[in-house]
Amino acid sequence: ILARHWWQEAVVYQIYPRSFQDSNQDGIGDLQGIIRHLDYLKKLGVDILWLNPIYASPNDDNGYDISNYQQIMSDFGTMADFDELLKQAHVRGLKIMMDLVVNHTSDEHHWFVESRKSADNPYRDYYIWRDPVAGHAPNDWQSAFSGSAWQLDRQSGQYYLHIFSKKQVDLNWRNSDVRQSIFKMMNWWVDKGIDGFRMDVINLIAKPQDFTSTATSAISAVANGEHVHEYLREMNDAVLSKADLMTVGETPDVTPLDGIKYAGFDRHELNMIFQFEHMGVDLDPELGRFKTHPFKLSTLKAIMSKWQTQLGQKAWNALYWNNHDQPRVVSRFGDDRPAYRVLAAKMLGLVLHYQQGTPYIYQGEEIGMTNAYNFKTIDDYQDIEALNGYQDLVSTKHVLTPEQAITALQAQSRDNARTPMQWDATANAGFTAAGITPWLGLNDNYQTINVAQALADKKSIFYCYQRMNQLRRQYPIIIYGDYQLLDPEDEQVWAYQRHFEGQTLLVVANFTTQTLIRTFSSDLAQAKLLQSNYEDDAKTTLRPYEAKVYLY
Ligand code: TEU
Ligand code: CA
Repeated sequence: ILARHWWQEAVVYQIYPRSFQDSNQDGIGDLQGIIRHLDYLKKLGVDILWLNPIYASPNDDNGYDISNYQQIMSDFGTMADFDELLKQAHVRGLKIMMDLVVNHTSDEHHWFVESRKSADNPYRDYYIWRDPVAGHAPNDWQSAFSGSAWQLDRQSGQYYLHIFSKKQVDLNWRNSDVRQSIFKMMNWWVDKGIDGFRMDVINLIAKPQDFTSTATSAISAVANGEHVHEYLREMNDAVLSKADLMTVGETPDVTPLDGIKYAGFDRHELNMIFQFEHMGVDLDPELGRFKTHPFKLSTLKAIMSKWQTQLGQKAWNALYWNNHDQPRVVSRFGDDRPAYRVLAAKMLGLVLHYQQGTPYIYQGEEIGMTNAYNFKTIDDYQDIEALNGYQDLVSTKHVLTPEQAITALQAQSRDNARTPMQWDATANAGFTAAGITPWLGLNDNYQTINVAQALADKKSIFYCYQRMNQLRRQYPIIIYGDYQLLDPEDEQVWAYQRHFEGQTLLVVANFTTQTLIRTFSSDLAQAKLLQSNYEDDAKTTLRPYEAKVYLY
């Protein structure tokens, strides 16, 4: 029997503040902009808002490079704005989950400003410094944003480690002062009344003592390092166990066995994790996002079903299709052509939210926002990953032509997720005032795809998501039922069953534009059609992108 926790029953909505709503006409979304839309989010029926980082930052990686953990980024407003947001959310019964980025800080954080001053500075050991090896970096680890993961600091002649950009410096978690400083900062936020933490690359915090590994990707080299579970238990004792928080760890490079260690019900570490395996189905083994491939439905099903069954009764899944680091799901795993977009977006929502776990909706997913095909040259992009990768693969190494790179970016760039939220059909989509240039270009389809349109159309994706959120509150089987994949080899249809207290939930989804015939259960005659994305039920016939949820 599963333990029951409020965070299992909840639905999370992820807000990328920079792109959500600009309230003061500078082209950048902000905290007052979020406050403006709390009633919209309440109407959607979500419970928790996860905010991407809103702390002081020079924005080398849009806030994932923090220079002060206890200050609000000036672009986004002030601490008074944050306090108001927290209060206004709580008044409506919405919780706030903060992004916690403690694998690294900005090079402009005062800890690093001190650390780089000299080898005997008290903060030296807050980061990871190593002498050159034979006149070179200590090893050939590659950072996530192209180039070496080591940066030479001329002043001291030593290298510092950075798994991401050279302005995102990895903290040294072996140093107990680092851990205590972080826990203190976390408690400061907990005392403010926040409701949880989404922990950025939290499985990368434990670095090896020596750096002789032969891996080349710095992420895979350090993932799930020795002592990581000790550090998380220490964090749990010092912070998490003291309040009724919800935690989700972002963890690249994990298997379900690792997942059970981080998020097992009996582990006293985290509540759940974001695994990455299903985000790799269409990427290139060598070039990653810079070359994409068609995915096989059987592979996607196998990965997600493995996570469903292997976590089983032992740990809890975080369910997501996209976030601020991923392309738009309707463009990636669905079909964003006008004839199919709405059907496909609903189908994907239904397939995901009826699995076992806590679902995460990324802003704009609830109206079926798509990838930005109107980004046609590298100058349209802003993301450090896109810019550095283009520089490296096109300009330096000549592995890709500009056209090939842009095709890949249109399919996979993180900027696909970061275009401004499409609120209405007016100039700048209601994100900012007419005449202002938004920090990142709009998707040019905002006149047809926007919140105002969705709210006015009872058959919109928005109302399908709203209904899912309502049904989740009414039927415990949706939350607690077990999961069983049907017909794993079927390349066109994803079907699965859930079981709970004598009831069965059957989810059937057609991932193609073809009309198919499938028979799953003879009990369907008495079954109740809980939800679907067509008006009526054609029984064994599955129309293009049709998805149905039966209860019996
Ligand atoms: O992402 C970590 C991560 O492993 C990847 O998703 C990464 O963003 C990208 O795919 C590399 O190819 C987290 C944050 O979500 C991301 O926005 C940050 O850039 C990154 O950490 C560094 O803080
Ligand atoms: Ca603003």
